[in-house]
Amino acid sequence: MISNARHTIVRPVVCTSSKAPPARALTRRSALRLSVAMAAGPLIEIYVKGSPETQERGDCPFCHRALLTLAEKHIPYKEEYIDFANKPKWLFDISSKGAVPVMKDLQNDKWIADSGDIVDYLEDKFTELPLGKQNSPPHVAQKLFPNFIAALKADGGDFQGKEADLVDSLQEIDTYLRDHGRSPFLGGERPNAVDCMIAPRLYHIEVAMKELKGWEIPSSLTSLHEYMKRIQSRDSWKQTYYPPEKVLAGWKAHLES
Ligand SMILES: N[C@@H](CCC(=O)N[C@@H](CS)C(=O)NCC(=O)O)C(=O)O
Repeated sequence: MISNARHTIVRPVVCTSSKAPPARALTRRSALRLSVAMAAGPLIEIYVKGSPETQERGDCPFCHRALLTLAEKHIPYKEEYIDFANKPKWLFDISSKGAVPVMKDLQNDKWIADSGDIVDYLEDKFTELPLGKQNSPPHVAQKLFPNFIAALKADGGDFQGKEADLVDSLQEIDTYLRDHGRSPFLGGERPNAVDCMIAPRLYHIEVAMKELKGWEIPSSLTSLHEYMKRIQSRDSWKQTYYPPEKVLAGWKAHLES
């Protein structure tokens, strides 16, 4: 039974990652707000890809989405790591495929699997800082991730077409941002659920395509580049950061499998 799942609570994580670069420290105001929230104790336990031994966060964009949602909503949470080489049996009670992220609501012991369902659950329960749900607008670049994976896997003559599809998706985001010039984020003045989903994917695309394909997001997509810088400078990003080396190692392993 899920309620009997055995797992070790190692440490509370809200705003610290021993692996985050020092230059990415939280602002004083944000750190204060987060420590006030933490004083009440965590409300959510979230399990993400990573190492329980070294306490290093892994490279999963779906986990990143859930973590960004928690951070943007200022929900106090504990972060725990699942070793993919040695997944605990209880994980399969919650996610039949043994996929992460999964979360537990510490107030009612309810478990939720899948980043989209986690986003919806958090939005329903924590209404103070609304971000919208997984189907919130804008509905841009819906094929971004499949187009990225197709381009990453494409060889030789196949690459050009797949690259063009990926650029189309990226262009869609750039055009949306340009057409909404007064809104710094896809969600408007503040990031919303779409930003929390897309920003980690853009990070993976940027790193994996550069390192594994020698390909860069076209410099002509200036609004997109500015957007990535903007979202990556937020406290929520610093709080949920994992370095490019992790992203690269993850995709290398995926391509070799
Ligand atoms: N639709 C799921 C996808 C989650 C997913 O695929 N997570 C990957 C990690 S990035 C996973 O756990 N895969 C299982 C495995 O590789 O063993 C979600 O949005 O949460």
